[in-house]
Amino acid sequence: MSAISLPKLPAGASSAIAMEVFAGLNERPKTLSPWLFYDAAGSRLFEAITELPEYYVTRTERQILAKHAAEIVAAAAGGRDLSIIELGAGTATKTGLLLNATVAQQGSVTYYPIDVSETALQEARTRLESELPEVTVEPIVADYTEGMRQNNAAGLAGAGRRLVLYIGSSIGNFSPADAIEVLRGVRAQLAPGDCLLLGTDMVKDTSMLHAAYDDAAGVTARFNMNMLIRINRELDATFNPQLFRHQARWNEQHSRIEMHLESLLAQKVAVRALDLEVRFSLGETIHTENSYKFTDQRVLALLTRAGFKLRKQWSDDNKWFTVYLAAAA
Ligand code: AVJ
Repeated sequence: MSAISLPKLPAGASSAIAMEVFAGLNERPKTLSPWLFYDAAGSRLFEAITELPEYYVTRTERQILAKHAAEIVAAAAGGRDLSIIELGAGTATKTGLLLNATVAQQGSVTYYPIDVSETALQEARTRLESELPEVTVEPIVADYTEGMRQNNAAGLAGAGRRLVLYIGSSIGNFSPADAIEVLRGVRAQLAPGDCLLLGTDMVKDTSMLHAAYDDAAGVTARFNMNMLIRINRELDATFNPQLFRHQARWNEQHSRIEMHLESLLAQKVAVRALDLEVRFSLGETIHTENSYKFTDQRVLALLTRAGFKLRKQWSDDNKWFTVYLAAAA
């Protein structure tokens, strides 16, 4: 017998999605990365999730920000002028609360939303500039690390304090090790005293988490399934969404909700753009997302290891969600 032959990606199939799908479907267990959720349809479905009765995450964080925005921006500014950067800005609906409070404090503010989606940034800019004329929006189309680098290189350091928003529990998609790396990358672009505002979803009753990630109306199921539809369209694949089922699992050991797509039977799927045939056994899953749930202790360890020092934190009365303000040490 010769050595194990590794599958090869066909020449030309070198887009980010091609590489991700090829690698993920050749892994055991099979995985696909959560960034694949967010095509146009997936972004709309995520917006719908944030309004579901079971999905407490967005509205709870919004309540915290609405109640404490003035205190948050005052603590971040420390008497100096503040500029605001946001990682993965999305539609930036919660950001308005903080921008408003900053305008009340200092008269005007420059806001740098960083996102890989140019259309999302255009939308945020148009809306914010008409709603809040005292806000200057300077979109940065890049990933977090590169966006932070560009913001830093723009020579703004020293002009005032910077506040980096990383809200919505977006950090929850990363493993603890990767989360530290992400925050270290942010820290590296900040001056001592600049601040990070980190929003994290907290550990809570398991039945509440299950409901939030497997809602009665089936929106989260469609959001998860949309990944297969996207792969069919963009990589000429033959997934039949009816032959998969959405699954939300609580992983106690890793303190995370996992989303999976479970094969309802033994089947074969072709991904023609990748020259790939994928076999599924009955009950086999594709692991599509981790959503880590935090404790104070976990977040503090994370912040410390990334070079931040906690200044203050705010939660809702139920302690479902927490917002941490930390300064670059
Ligand atoms: C955008 C990663 C914060 O984990 O709650 C919502 C994504 N997935 N429902 C989350 C998501 C399923 C969301 N984050």
